[in-house]
Amino acid sequence: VQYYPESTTRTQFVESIIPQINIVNTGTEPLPLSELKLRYYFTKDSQTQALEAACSWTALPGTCANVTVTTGTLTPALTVADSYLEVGFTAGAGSLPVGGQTLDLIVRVNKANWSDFDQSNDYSFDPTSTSDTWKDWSKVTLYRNGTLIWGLQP
Ligand SMILES: [Ca+2]
Repeated sequence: VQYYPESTTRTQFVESIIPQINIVNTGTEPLPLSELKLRYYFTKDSQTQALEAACSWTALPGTCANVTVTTGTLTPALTVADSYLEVGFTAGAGSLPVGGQTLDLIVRVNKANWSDFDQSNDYSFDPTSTSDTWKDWSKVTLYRNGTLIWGLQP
């Protein structure tokens, strides 16, 4: 999994967290995207506001219609993560061939009242990113049929 924060969201305080994700198939067989779930971990810095998540853009077949984006809560909460963004795919998104990549899968989350997130305490955020450059990123995790296949959980 490769990642960088969308260009307008590289600051500490943001209305929306917008990770840009690239999943690369480094294995030896095609990877059905519908078997994958990806998690981006953060703290929402508010215990009262509901989270709203969505897919913003992807070049995968069917575009965002075949991408599911939900939020979840970590129990117990950690200082670097009490919530996560979970990205999944329907069968229409197809498979990644060997060596293939999704490229530029852009998802977002905001609070119902659009109050700022503080990204300085977010596990998955890369505060060192300054450009649209893919970086292998172990702090975003990927699961295949529920088994961790990339990254380190917080
Ligand atoms: Ca936070």
